[in-house]
Amino acid sequence: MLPRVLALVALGILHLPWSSTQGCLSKQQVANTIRQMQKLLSSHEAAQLQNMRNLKKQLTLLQGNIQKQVAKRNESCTLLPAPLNGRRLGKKTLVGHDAHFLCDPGFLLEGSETRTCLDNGTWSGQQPFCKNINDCTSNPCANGGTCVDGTHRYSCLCPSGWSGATCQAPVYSYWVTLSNSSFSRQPRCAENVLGSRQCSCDTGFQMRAGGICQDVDECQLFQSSRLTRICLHECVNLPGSYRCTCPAGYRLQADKSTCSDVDECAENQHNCSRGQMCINVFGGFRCLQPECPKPQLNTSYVKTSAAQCERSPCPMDSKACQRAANSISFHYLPLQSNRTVPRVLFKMSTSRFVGDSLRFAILGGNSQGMLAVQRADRQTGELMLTRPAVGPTVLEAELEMSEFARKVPLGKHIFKVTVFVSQYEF
Ligand SMILES: [Ca+2]
Ligand SMILES: [Ca+2]
Repeated sequence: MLPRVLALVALGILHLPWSSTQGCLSKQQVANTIRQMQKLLSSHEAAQLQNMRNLKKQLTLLQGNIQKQVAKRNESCTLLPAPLNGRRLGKKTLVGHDAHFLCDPGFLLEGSETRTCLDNGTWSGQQPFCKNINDCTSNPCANGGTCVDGTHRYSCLCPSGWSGATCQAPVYSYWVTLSNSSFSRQPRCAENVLGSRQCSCDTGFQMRAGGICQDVDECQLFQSSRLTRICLHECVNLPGSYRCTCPAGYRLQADKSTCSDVDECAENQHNCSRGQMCINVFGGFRCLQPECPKPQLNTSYVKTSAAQCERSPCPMDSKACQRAANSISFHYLPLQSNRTVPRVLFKMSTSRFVGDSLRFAILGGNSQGMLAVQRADRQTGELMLTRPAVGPTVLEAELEMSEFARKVPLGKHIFKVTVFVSQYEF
């Protein structure tokens, strides 16, 4: 604006009527010119003032707008609602102010406990809500009741036969429909002075739905696992108890759970004929009558006891007879199935040891590597079980014990061993 005024003034000077170079201006002309210039300046001054006033007005307007905007910003956060089942503390919504939230008893606040009005007109954090505390988390309903969560409480939906706040009380009206089966019985009840009934079940029974005392199946509970089994052999469930049974040939022991073999021979419970030996085995007995070898090549044996044959004296010239065994003995061994190994089954020795060494060997049998002989000491050999024998089976082995004096054979003895392996591990 100012440069324009100066330009106008300069223009006025240029238009002064003394442009004529021929002569001096008259006094009148100078006075007129000065008046014109004064007028011009006055009008410029008035315009200038008007411009200044306009500028000031605009500045005031601008200032007012800015103040309005600041004031508007100070109330830009909207009032937050209180959560359902809870309260809001603090109603101010200006920038920098906080709102706090609380929940009613039985409810848990989830979200921001405090929110602050921010410069941009929004609240910090998340709008909280009040969550009902689950009163069912402790599984308060007994006997298969279904817990229903409520506000600061729970309720139980009881299966038929149970009632009470936690389904703890049997409904005794079910008694009338109770069958007379011996595996279910009525409880024994007593009423106390306050009129409430206290009921209990006999030993071996458990209270079930409907107030029935139901037999505990001990066999199902314990017998299936090797660690907890209650019977060595089989378990039979009984009303209020159980019973262990044993297979034929065994007897239940005083502990009511284990079985032991019946010695039929000792108890005279066998049917062996005269002349037969009764051999007791696990789970049974055997009637046996071992025979001596038939005479051949000048060699004959005589039975000196029920399980022993001795060679008859040899003719002087019969080498075959002299090479034959001096004695043959029969040995019958009972053995439980699947016993641990190695295990000594049998020991052989001689009471008439005249030589200087003994040798032991297995001549034959059906043991297929399950049996072996070894020397126990100078005069004794052992028959060993080297692999577990699973019954029922019969193992046979023919053992030879030879006697030497300075490596010259003096004689030999045959041991015919029969091992009766039982069906069970007892
Ligand atoms: Ca039972
Ligand atoms: Ca027996």
